[in-house]
Amino acid sequence: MSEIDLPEDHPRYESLRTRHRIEAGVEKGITSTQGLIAEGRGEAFDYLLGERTIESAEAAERAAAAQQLLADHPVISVNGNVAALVAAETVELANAVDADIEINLFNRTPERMDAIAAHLREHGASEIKGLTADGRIPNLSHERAKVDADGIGAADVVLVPLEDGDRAEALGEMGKTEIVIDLNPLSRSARSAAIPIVDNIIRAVPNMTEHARELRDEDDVRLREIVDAFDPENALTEAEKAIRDGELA
Ligand code: PTJ
Repeated sequence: MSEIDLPEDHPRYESLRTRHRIEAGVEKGITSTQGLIAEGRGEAFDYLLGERTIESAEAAERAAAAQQLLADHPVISVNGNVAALVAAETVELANAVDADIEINLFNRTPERMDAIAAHLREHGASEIKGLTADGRIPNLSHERAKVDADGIGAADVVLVPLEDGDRAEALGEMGKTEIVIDLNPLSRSARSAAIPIVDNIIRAVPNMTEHARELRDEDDVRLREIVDAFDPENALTEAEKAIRDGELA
């Protein structure tokens, strides 16, 4: 069954659509096979959350939009799962907050870098960073340390969706403000973020774009107020509570 054949009234429509996108990502050489496992883990958390954007995540998405609008140089980091799930939506967000898009992979190969760049271009991206890799994140031994000096290397705010914790921590140590999207509120990346968004990336990215469009004409004082009013500890606690106490469908 292709994405188009899925009946929209199927009770698990969104979840099945997401699976198809990830499968197609693997077939196109965009997503790693480990990405399938990561998606499975994410799905389990999303199921427990009720497959909805909880109130604290909505507040995080608004604060994240404000933080990116305030930034001098925001960058959105893209891996194989992000590209497969929300390529067009990521380009829209980048346009709304005037951010660079940079590919950064855990399992980095030239073939995957090229396939993801081509896929993002097909979905409207013009400039894509990450391919030069002339910068390094200190204290990180794996491939994720490779960044563009004028991309993540020079960024003040970085959006890092769906990743393992050590790069998230290393970016924090470089003094960058991090926004993390991760359905697991206990993950190290969510815990090290200035703004952790505990929501499915499928919902989080379009929501952030909507907030950014709405906030675009606000002055910096108002945007700063929105960021300062956001409490990351509280957002993580609320998400964990929703997962533990939620009613299963
Ligand atoms: O494309 P690459 O080579 O850079 O590899 C990307 C993966 C995702 C394979 C790599 O970063 C990885 O192994 O990540 P982890 O350690 O499995 O962490 C992924 C996190 O994202 C987990 O905490 C999942 O719960 C979460 N997650 C998975 N799917 C979603 C999600 N969060 C939000 N939305 C999702 N759809």
